[in-house]
Amino acid sequence: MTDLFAGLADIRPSREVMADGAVLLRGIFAATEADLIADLRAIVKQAPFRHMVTPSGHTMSVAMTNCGSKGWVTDIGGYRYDAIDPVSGQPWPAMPPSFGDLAQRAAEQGGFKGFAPQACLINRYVPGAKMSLHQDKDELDLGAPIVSVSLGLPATFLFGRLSRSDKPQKFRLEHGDIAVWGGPARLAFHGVAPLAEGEHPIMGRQRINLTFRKVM
Ligand code: MD6
Ligand code: FE
Repeated sequence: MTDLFAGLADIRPSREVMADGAVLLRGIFAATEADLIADLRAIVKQAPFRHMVTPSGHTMSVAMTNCGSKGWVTDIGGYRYDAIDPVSGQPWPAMPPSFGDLAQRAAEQGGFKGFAPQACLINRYVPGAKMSLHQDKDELDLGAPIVSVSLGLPATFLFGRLSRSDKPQKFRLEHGDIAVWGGPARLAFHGVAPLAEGEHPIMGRQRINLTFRKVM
């Protein structure tokens, strides 16, 4: 470990309940951080971030890529999981152990044992980018949770319960924070407020979010 990572060892593990079925974990990430960031850089070289288009024709402000045996894609034809990266025509990069192990460990702390995700959607936000309120419902197995790891600049996560019209609660997500989402919260509406300007000491002027899903 380099000095760059020294500060993170000071974050004590904590667990905050966001709602029934949803927890926010802090401080469980430090030991795997250097490997995870190195693996992330290799994935992005092989499958670069790109701005996908929604079925309604809107280009997303968040840039995306994937790793794992399936990747989440959207285009004018709809949302789906696909084994092939439509940009390269090749399979998505494999999910590295530094990713899969962290996701499984986090899921277990969130109360979901044996989480084995096939897909990791990687979102990149630059200042101003946002994610509108949505439900994650393109997965066949809604019994499995979603594990979401935040890296880089802090964001305001909006958590909107089970109906789009319920006023969302706000949670600050910082570098290394992990949200675990399942059970009664699995179909809650959620989103990310426009990212504020900033420069993160390790990740630079961006936020990266890894969301792990069991697809099938
Ligand atoms: C993000 N996250 O944090 C977007 N979905 O950048 C999500 O859309 C999300 O964080 C399901 C569960 C957790 C999440
Ligand atoms: Fe989502």
